[in-house]
Amino acid sequence: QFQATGVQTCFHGRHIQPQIYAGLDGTNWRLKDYEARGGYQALRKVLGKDGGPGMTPDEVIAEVKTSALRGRGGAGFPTGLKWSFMPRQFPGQKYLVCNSDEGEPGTCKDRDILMHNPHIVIEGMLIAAYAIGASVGYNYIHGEIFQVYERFEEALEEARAAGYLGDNILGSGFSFQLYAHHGWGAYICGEETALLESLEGKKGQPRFKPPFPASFGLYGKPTTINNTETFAAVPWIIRHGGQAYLEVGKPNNGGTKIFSVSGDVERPGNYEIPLGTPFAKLLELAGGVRGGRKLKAVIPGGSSAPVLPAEIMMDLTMDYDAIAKAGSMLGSGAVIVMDETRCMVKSLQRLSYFYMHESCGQCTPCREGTGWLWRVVDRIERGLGRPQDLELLDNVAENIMGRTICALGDAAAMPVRGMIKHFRHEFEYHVEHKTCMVPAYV
Ligand code: L3W
Ligand code: SF4
Repeated sequence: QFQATGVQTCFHGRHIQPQIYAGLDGTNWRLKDYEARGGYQALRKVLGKDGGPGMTPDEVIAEVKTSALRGRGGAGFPTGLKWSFMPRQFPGQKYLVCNSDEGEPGTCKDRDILMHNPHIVIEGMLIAAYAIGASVGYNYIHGEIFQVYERFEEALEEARAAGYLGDNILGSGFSFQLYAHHGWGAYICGEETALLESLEGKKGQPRFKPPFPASFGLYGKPTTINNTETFAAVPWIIRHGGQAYLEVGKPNNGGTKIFSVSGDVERPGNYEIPLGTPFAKLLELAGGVRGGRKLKAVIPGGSSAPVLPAEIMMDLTMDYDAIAKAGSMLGSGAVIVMDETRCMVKSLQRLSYFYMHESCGQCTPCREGTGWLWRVVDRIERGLGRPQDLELLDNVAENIMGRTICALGDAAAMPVRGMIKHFRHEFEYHVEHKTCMVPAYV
């Protein structure tokens, strides 16, 4: 129910003002194709290799700040601000890391970008590395999608051969070595500090923050980590300007965003649309609710985001601020659509199992609490629930939130609260009647 389809729909062209998907046909991922679309022009502009004066690192960061580009991995943190946290005059090594460890249930956009437009990520990373002063970078790619890793490796080879990567890039004096790293499929390795531990060859467990990676990152050195889609947005910003990017979206929410639409729609897949586009329009692009059924609920930002009922969703625009104001998160942009036949108890049972399974076990509230959440929801679903179980769920969620090392604890607790807040009657019905109130599940 919550698994993204993996359908690579960048071929269908159903996007609005695409920037990352612009010109893609499913086959044209190679360097020559990317250059024909204007690829690596932004890098040339930054390095002064397009006949212009070039840009200083501070000018690049200022442009990204103007664009209001926000991190596409889940937190929506302002990218330019993150880059500005990197120490300027640091005497040692600085690193740049791309987080392609896409594991959030419902999310399938980063693998799509890496398969069909890998050079846009390489170019974005080159510009970021120049801005923060890093000479070495890694792209940490999720396990289980080995063909994506191989595609990215091929693109790296092309970029090296063309002089876009390596020493003295395009004769500018700027050097950057970029490597792909294959993860092994643990959800927690998408948490930035667990990813760094894993990259260092250790067990992938989150570190306490602060210190943030900008001061203590890979091998203890200043490190910037951004999501794949975030890097993919950078070349457009540099070529067209931060202001133009901002104007594509809405204030504080610049540019386009790729939404992975899954669940009960006619055409599941990835859709690139400007931030601020009405949810109703996105649903229309995805072909509407499957089989002409009624929309019941939507998880707007990946499984960590609280569910919202249809009547709230249909009035919302798809941007960080609007979704947060409605009590959920835009997250990584995974939109899970549920029609009237879906049972919320069954859905939560599936979700809770995921978080219990993926907890790294370091902190007690998360390790024990995710197990409690699953066991209680599981017994309600199986008709063994007790009247006091809803209060128990709320109590366990309360005791997880804000008491763990990383955001996984909150991510497990928030959907529970969201489901019970908006669909309490379904849980009560399950407890009272020991069965489901949704006809399809009776
Ligand atoms: C320096 C400061 N750096 C913040 C940096 C920080 C990080 C970024 C955002 O969680 C969310 C989570 C999941 N000095 C700083 C600073 N930073 N203050 O800014 O930080 P933060 O802590 O707000 O978020 P996070 O730990 O990165 C990410 C949610 O995303 N999520 C997860 C999706 C998973 C995927 C996937 O599988 N690929 O996308 C989905 O919603 O729950 O809330 O870089 O270092 N003072
Ligand atoms: Fe590990 Fe959970 Fe603690 Fe995160 S919150 S460090 S996943 S035990």
